[in-house]
Amino acid sequence: MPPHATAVDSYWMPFTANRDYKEKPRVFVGAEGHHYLTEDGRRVYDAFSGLWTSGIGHCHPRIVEAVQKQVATLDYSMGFQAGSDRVFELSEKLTSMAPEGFSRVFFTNSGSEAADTSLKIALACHRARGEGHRTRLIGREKGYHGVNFGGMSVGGMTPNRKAFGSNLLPCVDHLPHTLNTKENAFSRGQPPWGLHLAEDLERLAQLHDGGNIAAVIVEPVPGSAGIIPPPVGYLERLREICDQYGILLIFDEVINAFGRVGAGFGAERLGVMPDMINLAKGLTNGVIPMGAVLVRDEIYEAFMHGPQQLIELFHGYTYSGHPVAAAAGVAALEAYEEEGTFEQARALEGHFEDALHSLADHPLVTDVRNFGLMGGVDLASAPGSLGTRGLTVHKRLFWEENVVVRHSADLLQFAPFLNSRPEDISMTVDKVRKVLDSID
Ligand code: PXG
Repeated sequence: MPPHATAVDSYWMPFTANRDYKEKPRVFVGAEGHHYLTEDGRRVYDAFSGLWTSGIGHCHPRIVEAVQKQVATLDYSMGFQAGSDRVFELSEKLTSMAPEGFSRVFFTNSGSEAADTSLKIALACHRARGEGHRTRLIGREKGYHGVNFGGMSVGGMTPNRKAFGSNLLPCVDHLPHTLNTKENAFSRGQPPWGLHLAEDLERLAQLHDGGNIAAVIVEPVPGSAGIIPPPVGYLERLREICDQYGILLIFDEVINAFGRVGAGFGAERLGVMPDMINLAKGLTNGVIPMGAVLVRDEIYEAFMHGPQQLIELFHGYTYSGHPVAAAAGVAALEAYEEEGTFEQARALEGHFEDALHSLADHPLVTDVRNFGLMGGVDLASAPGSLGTRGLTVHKRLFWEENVVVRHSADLLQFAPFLNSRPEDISMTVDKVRKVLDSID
């Protein structure tokens, strides 16, 4: 049964063209593994793993069972001044998976909250170390760190910022983004050109005095703004400059972590260690909302001074470390380990890259980018109508080809399951080509 039109109309949908969507709603009523079930009785292949969330498929039995059990055992527990057995289990599991030196974790409910939490920890950490003058925050053009005021301010996606410009945080600068389709079009993995763009951090350190800068936040491999693999050597250079000036480096790995780039963490895959790592999405395989910030030991220790009876960090959420989310997290991390998910994802990269780049010869395709199991295909915009082609392809794939591919304006985004069958990746790309062949 399609939902009643007034029901659809009552929901103000996030990041959605509401009026266009509501003309012919695309409604899911179930999911099984790699497919969604639609209200008109179809099985639709999910080529975006939820919203980058559900790497090992929907309704994974192990996670479903863990959540069912937890919700019937301890549905909620006071999260301040008390903790559940489940949240401690998850923190231990997560920190033992994390790169060395990250043995503390702070829980949030989303990637946006992880972004704001990491920025606040950076500012408070410097203050706790007697360097409260370090107040400047540096993000990057095209960066996406969620939609709360902190993350939006250091983020660099213009449409997300423009309506709120006058209320963005002060003392924020942005590094230039590294997308350059003249130099790097159709490169596979990390592009060779663009290392010099990291030098802008040196320029900002000269301008403000590096001693006034608190933190730099970047996504190792930016996702939302278009899958932009870092130029070779770029992240290493950011790390060097941060070290030189005592600036904290935050990696926003909300998309990258948990196998999406062929390892547990982007930091590991790319060989550059930040001071904090922001997480969400794959932390619970998308089953229950949860985010987290992993911090290096020195950061946690900087707070552990002063009278023992007093709170060290005045920050947290009612649902920080929610036991049901924590149960989903434990089950997801166990599944990743037991199923060899990260290795599986890594082994699929070559096939995914070849499949995606096979679209390069299509007359509507202007660039293809990929890293790990993240892929982007830029389409030429229809004259005078930004986003029309992307939306048309998305809808045709959904209604006619039973495949979900995400689009952002005229960029098609791909996030295959970490445990995809190679033939399903090929099937997705074949269907995309078929639809591209059929549109103007
Ligand atoms: N940081 C990064 C790097 C993200 O990608 C967030 C923070 C915010 O997370 P929450 O949980 O607050 O939404 C994100 C979210 C897309 C897409 O299509 C990407 C995100 C969300 C929805 C769609 O690329 N990223």
